[in-house]
Amino acid sequence: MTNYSTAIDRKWQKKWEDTELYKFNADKMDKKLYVLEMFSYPSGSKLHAGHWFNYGPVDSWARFKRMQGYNVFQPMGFDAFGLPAENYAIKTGIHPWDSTKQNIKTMETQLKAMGAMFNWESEIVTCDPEYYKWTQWVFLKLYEKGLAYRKKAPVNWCPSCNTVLANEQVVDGACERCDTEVTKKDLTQWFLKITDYAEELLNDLDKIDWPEKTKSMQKHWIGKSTGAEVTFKVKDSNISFDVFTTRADTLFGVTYVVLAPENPLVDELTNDSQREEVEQYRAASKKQSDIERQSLTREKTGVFTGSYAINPINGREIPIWIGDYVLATYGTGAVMAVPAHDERDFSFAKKYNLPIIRVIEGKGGEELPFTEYGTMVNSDEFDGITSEEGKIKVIEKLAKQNMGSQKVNYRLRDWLVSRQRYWGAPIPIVYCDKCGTVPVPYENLPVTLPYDVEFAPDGKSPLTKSEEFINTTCPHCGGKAKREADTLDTFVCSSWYYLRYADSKNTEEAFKPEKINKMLPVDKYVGGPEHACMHLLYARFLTKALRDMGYLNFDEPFTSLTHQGLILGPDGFKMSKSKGNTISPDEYINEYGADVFRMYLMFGFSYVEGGAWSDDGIKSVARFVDRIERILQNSYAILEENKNLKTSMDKAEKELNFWRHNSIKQVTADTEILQFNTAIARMMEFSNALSKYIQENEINNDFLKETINDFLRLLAPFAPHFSEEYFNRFNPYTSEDNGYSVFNQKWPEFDEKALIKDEVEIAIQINGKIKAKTNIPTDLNEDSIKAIALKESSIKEALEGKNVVKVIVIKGRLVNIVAK
Ligand code: ANZ
Ligand code: ZN
Repeated sequence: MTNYSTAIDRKWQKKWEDTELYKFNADKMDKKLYVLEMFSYPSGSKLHAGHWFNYGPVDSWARFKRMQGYNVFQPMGFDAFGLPAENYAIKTGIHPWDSTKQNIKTMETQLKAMGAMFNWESEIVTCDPEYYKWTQWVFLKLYEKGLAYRKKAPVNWCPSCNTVLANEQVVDGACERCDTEVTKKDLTQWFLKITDYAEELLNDLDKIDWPEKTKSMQKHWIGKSTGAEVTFKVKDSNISFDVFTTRADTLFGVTYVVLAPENPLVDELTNDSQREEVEQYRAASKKQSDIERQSLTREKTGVFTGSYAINPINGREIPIWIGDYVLATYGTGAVMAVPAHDERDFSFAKKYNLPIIRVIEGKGGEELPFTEYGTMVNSDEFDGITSEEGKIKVIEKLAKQNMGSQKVNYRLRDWLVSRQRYWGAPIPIVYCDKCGTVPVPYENLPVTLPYDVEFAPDGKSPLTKSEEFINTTCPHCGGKAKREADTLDTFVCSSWYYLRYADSKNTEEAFKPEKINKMLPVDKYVGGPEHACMHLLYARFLTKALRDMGYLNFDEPFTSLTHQGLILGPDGFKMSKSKGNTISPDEYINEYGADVFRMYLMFGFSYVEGGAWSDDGIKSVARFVDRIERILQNSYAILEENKNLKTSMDKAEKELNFWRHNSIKQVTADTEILQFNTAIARMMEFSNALSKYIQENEINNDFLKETINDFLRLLAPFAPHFSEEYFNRFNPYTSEDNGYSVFNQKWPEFDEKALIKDEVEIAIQINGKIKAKTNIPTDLNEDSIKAIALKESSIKEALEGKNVVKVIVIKGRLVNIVAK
């Protein structure tokens, strides 16, 4: 009778908790290992299969590391603020505080049922004032350093969520959350100056062990572009403006310039005769998203302002246009147009009949637009110079007249962090008529989020409706003042949580630097890839900013990162309630136990790829657990009954010993790189060998027991409750401390010698047909193998009257005799 069940899960969960098995040992820092999984939003009411896929296998990895002697820190918490929780509250009519608290309770119970070795004593919940007090502290520190500022800017507005969105939250022109098309609004908002760190964020990607794809997404998002700024004077005026170009070598080919419609110079530059047309065009372009404006296939449009500029390199007069293919937010919001060598400029020039002058020649005679590098032509003294050289020489000449300089541009924009929503950490700022913008003094933190607020979104910050919250006194002059009513983007809360875990109970400071500097960086971080350019970039920025303030002594928060794959519904589609293809972990765990569920997730999928759920898959893992349970029970009975004290290592022992050490070697290597599916396949091989051995009648008791202990130690990370149960059965432990646990055992090491099989069975063929099988020593040379094969009696017989033409030996497998 097999008896692994949820009762066994619960029994060991309780014992592990009672004996504080996972408590982090602060005295053993030389072997510390900080393993972190992205914490979850308590927005839905329950954990789903995806959470389990993130947390379960990583917990197995952490257990494996613990047994290898690492002092593992694996904390867990909840990313509790933000739109998902607030929208859930709006949908259900329950206050976000209440629903969040309830959801966290449910999720904690579920997480505990997983039996993961989380350091619950370090749990954090970001909507807890004890936590967001320090989020506000982080914000004020950034403000103090000039890294947080407020400015009026055209921002992304989601008309459905009724809030602004960071650039990162706009996907193909639509809101990341609800897919509604995003519009632009001019609003005064808070920003964090992540752009100050653009260069370092880019360069330090080389220092970290992250998936290449994620690194390249960040690289692209940061978007470094090396070029130059060139100054153009406006004809008959003292106005001038700069353009950003990556092709200064084409300066002689500029036949017009284009300003973004939003460029503040447009008003001044527009002639009366052109004004109406320009205004119409500007109004129309407001409705276009940046994505549309950058589309390569869209027809380029624009309007002439009536003014002219002077090309600084040759004094030529060129018309100034506006056009929406020029973005206000990139470079200087103005471009020099070179239709002969740029696709967009070319189609624009064709459409409006503007001149096209070739200034770059390739091998000769290329059609226009020719966008590659080549040799400069029609460029006065620069003729004959290559593009690469020309880019430098042209700017050198302009620099002497103060009309140009080398310039690096980044696509990365500052991070917009204010939200017109209720469920977030209040921004700790006060506005006073006399003193202006005043930060809330540190000793007055937290600025508490009030409970009684009408939080349904209407475009205005809900906190403006709370008289009690909004009216305050100025910390500076004591006069009447108003609080900032916007709350912080939830990504601010999660940009520093991995620091707080390491000192989560500190009431005096956000964290003690000495503690953090020992515990961090996070050694292994695992979570979904969807945060590549948000959370994972923000956290890197914040770490660097706090480092520069002297709080941290490391440059990167997450040394090594893995993205788990996605578990799909049984139909192969992404799980969703509307499709009815979701898998609820709870039901499966009740039926099979946590270990079967966890092991199925590890065995049924490649960890980084994921795949479709299969009930047959989990059933086969359940059968595997049944089978090993029977093997263990039989072995137990044999050890009890077998009084025949065999001590020798005979053929059967050697065979099992091979599988034992082979499994140790392979399981260790595979688990190390989170390749759980092949590791478990090795355990299946090992269990087959064990089963075969105990069916032989003569058993070496000591050897069997040793082997079973190794088997259980190898299995322990994958099936923690089950292995603990059987490890304790085979090794009854009486003392009071927690030496009982298999997780306090050392991870087994393999013996290279056991991997050399003394004998192998080879097949002997004549003309490709198997005629005999025989065992030979593994280390024989080819000639000896040939000799043995030819001496085999059945072979001798079969070769009677024939001529042996050739003998082919495939070592360790077969001998083929070619005979006529
Ligand atoms: C003249 C030129 C000639 C350009 C040529 C390209 C080819 P990256 O590499 O992405 O940085 N540009 C500059 N500011 C812009 C803006 N605000 N909106 C739209 N386009 C802008 O691209 C830099 C190039 O994009 C610049 O180099 C400029 O066009 C254009 F044969 O200048 B170039
Ligand atoms: Zn004041």
